Amino acid sequence: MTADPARGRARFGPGSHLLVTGGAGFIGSCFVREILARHDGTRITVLDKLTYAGNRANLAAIEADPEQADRLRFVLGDIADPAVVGPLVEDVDAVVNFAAESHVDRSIHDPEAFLVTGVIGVHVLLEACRREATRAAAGQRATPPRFLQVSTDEVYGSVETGHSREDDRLEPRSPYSAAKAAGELLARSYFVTHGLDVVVTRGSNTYGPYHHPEKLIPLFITNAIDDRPLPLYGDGLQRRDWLHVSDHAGAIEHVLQFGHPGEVYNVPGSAELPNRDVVTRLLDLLGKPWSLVRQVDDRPGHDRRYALDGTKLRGLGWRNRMSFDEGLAATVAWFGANEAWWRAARSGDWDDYYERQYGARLAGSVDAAGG
Ligand code: NAD
Ligand code: TDX
Repeated sequence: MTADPARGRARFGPGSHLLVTGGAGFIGSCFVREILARHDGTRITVLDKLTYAGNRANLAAIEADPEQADRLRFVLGDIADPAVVGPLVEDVDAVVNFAAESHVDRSIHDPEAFLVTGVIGVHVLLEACRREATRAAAGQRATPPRFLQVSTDEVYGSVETGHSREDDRLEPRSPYSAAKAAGELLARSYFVTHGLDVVVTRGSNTYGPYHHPEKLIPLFITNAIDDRPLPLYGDGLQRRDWLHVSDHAGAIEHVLQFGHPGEVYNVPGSAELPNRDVVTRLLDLLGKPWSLVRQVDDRPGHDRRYALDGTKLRGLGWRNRMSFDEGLAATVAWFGANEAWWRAARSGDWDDYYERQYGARLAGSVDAAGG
């Protein structure tokens, strides 16, 4: 992994070994691909359950290069299973936990998996790290592992004005964000109670290649390619701050390297926009008409706005690199060039999910005036 002397001592260098849980998902796989592609000797073990959102194909570029493939180990398993997690943590310098159920809409219908992975799973990882910290204190390993919990801007709840700072009150409003808040609070409790080396990131809405097509941007790109309706929730004036996946993965690595134990770091995006504006830009890039957009019943408890203050992470030396215009154009191009990938992701239980989520909504939809 790269060191940046200007930021102080990097914790992990060439030859480090990371456990990346959820590393076959959207953001986790970007983190793994980008670190291994640097060819600096870092080794990564990915532990992933391969839920509907996990995909070995997201790591195919690594597996196609023998030098990188040599430094990647893939383990199929559940972070909530102590028998799987314990031995893996024995061997690593840090655990970076991306594993979660990540879609707000699914958490409304079916919250249990969110809690099992987001709370019990995090607890199992933390207990394994605690055992390793005890071994380090007894001289049985050189250093205790660092634990990085990937959290989200959604833990602050809907922020009508201003920008959330790390010490603001957490007010999660969906089962997804409540589970994420519980997971990060548990992680921080292990810092306070057991002195574990814990850091937390709260990233904003992320987009880019390999994004599962259930989420707004990839759903609308892939539906538009097929000239299918685009289901815009409510008035479409909800605001999100968009963060390119490569910037999000880079910020997580930066916090892993330079973050202070026990601290939380917001990771803001580069463009706060109402959903309608995002859709307009997508349609322009795809050359598709606004008439595809349908106004449908809103998401229950829909958070109106997220916005993060990034001062603390900037103070650690991190800067967002990708503009939204550049990132969105590249994302649209990626989906155009990788149809086999997203058609496969829209298979399996996709049709059942789609019908449950959008069937009645689209049947009762109205023309989404504007454009
Ligand atoms: P994703 O759904 O694409 O990937 C999640 C991965 O975790 C999948 O590979 C899945 O198979 C794996 N997984 C799920 N449950 C597991 C379990 N019990 N054991 C092992 N693996 C399991 O999600 P993503 O968008 O890449 O998000 C990654 C993390 O970043 C999540 O923790 C999410 O809450 C957080 N986050 C996401 C965003 C965003 O906009 N996507 C923004 C901020 C934070
Ligand atoms: O069909 C849709 N129509 C629509 O109008 C979908 C799927 C979404 N939307 C709206 C809801 C949101 O205002 O678009 C916005 C973005 O929705 P999602 O892509 O579902 O993302 P969001 O709910 O904002 O959450 C995302 O960002 C924070 C990730 O999914 C989370 O994992 C992350 O923590």
